[in-house]
Amino acid sequence: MAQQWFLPQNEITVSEEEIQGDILVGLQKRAEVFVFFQIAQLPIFKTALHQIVPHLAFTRGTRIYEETRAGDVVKANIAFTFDGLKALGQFAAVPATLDASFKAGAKDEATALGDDLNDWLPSFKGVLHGVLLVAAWNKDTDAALQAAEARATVLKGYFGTSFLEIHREVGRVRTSISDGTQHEGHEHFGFADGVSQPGTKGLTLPVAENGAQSFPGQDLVEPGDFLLGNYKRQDGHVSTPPEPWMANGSYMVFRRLRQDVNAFATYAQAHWHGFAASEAQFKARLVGRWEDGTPLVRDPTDKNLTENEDHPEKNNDFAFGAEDLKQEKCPFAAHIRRIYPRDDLKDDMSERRRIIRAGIAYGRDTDADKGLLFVCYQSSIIDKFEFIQKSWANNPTFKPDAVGIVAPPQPGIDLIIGQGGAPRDQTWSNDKKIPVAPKFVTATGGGYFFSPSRAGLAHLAT
Ligand code: N7H
Repeated sequence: MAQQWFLPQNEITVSEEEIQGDILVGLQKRAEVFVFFQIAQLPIFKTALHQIVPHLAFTRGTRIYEETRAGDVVKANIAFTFDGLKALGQFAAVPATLDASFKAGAKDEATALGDDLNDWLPSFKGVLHGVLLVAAWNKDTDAALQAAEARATVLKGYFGTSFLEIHREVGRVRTSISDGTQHEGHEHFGFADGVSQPGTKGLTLPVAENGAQSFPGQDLVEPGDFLLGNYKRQDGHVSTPPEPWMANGSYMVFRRLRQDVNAFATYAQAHWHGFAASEAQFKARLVGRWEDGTPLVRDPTDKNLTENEDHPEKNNDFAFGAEDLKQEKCPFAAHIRRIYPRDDLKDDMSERRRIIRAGIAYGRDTDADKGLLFVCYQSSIIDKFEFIQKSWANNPTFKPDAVGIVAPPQPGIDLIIGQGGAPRDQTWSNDKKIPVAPKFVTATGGGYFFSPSRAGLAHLAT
């Protein structure tokens, strides 16, 4: 989780006691268990749902823990699919403003995102009603995992036979050491994760750029981009909920993304000559940051461990367009330039597509199946996650359009997460085309959920 500072409690304007804790602040974690379920007996399930609400984490609790970091902690959230909300008696008439992709469900949207459903685990292709998320922080990852599993068992116990566990995913922060490098908090390709995250107006403390940013480079985004309710969005509209009980809730996207670490390493090893000064720089050009989080536009030639990792006042303090008009430092299709183009796009268009990420790595380094349990929150799946994946990551002709930008006709796809049939290559500065790459990341499952507020959960439990 990227660091952030918060406003004093009396100045916080988002409904802290209502919004589930994973959405804006994130459940603090070294391990996390995702229990996917179906609802079996409605009356029993509703009674138990009512009973577990006091055991769930809301924003005030996650914020205060973030500020104090006092001791070990276990926190839980719950979210439902469209089918789950239907099973709970909602949407007898589906409101026209309900997110159409949420309604369709992740499986039905997968092909349009470029996934091959043959890669999906069977559990994600069947009916899912919801997911229970249990995250734990403890400096010992195994102890964190045990604590999360134990709490999941207790929470499941409330539901008894009304909770049919369909599938379970276990995430753990990487702690291994290889080549003398500590991989704590790094994803499986080796890069620091959780470096950049938007701040939320009305919650995050403004400290830079006359109140427009939290830490330098960390823009403050309107809460309506992440939450439904009487909240303003970046585009000036209000994020009116389709039904009143959905206020202070958020759509949650879950994606099980398998990473082919060998393919990534082999591709970089085979091709860095001629395209970069080192293998590390070649990899950094695919991501847009060095392994330690240093932004490539800030330091195109070397990483600088002491300056960047865990230095929130520095690691996001950069622009793309203003600093690198011809992609000489960082390719236009590099992962972080592609999925958050910052000032590469005119008219605040990047800022309208912000999401809050809350994923965690899964699998040990020695496992063949390892990767990222990607989670993000937003007030529209169509306009945010799906737009980013389809129109930016998978699109070889997506180009920055800010004044002065010099882009080739086909910068290429995001080779980290890009899926679909487009050629898997990129055109870098001076029209250098890098060789076609294999798929490094494969979606093996997913789900679209809605994370209701405290009042929303009470409504669903009646
Ligand atoms: Fe990405 N990676 O290791 O290369 N991502 N990502 N991501 N990602 C980011 O800021 C990665 C995925 C975003 O504000 C970093 O945390 C991998 C999906 C966004 O500057 C690294 C996978 C989507 C940002 C990675 C993966 C996104 C971001 C830099 C899959 C959305 C913030 C460190 C296995 C559709 C960008 C950091 C910003 C950052 C990697 C998935 C989106 C290193 C391996 C599916 C918005």
